[in-house]
Amino acid sequence: MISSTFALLLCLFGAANAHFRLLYPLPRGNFVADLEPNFCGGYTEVTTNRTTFPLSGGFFSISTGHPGWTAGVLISTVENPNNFDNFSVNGVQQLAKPFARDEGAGTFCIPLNLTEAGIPGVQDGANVTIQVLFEGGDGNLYQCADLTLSAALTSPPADITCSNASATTSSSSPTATTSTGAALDLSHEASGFAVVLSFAGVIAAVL
Ligand SMILES: [Cu+2]
Repeated sequence: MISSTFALLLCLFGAANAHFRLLYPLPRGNFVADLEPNFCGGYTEVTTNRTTFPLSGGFFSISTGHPGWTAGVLISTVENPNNFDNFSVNGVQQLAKPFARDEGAGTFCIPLNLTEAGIPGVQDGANVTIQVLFEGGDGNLYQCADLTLSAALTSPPADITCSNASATTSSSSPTATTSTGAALDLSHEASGFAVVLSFAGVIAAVL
């Protein structure tokens, strides 16, 4: 009994410790591990400190302790998206970045070309919100960032670091860095699809 309780505590602690953080663009609020399974990581309302973000040529950066994860990015063109429905049009999720998988833990910088998906309303000057969906083995996790899109900005500011660092000495390479929708191999697409389905299940449960 004691050992199983201890194991459960260890598991909970480990899970809360791992999860993932959105490093850039800045998320809506401070990281709260327990709230990360919720919409926008627990931050329902839009913020006033929007990040001016390049319409094309952008990237996002995350860190995680989970060795093996899948992530994708949804976008909402609603002024104040405060529920999962705001990231869908006619019941279809607006994917700004297809799901991709990586087998390593650490810090990752992943290209995010927002014009690529051809989503209406994703244009110069638009106020949009991205929601990063992440699954690293302990359930679906979410972080949101409120943005103002800029066509004049062709890359994030130079002081924003875009680098990849493996948290372990294993040889697992951060493949997500060079992944594009077209470059993903079949296994990436298959796992991404599975995650889309499970996210859809969660969304259905929330609504
Ligand atoms: Cu976790």
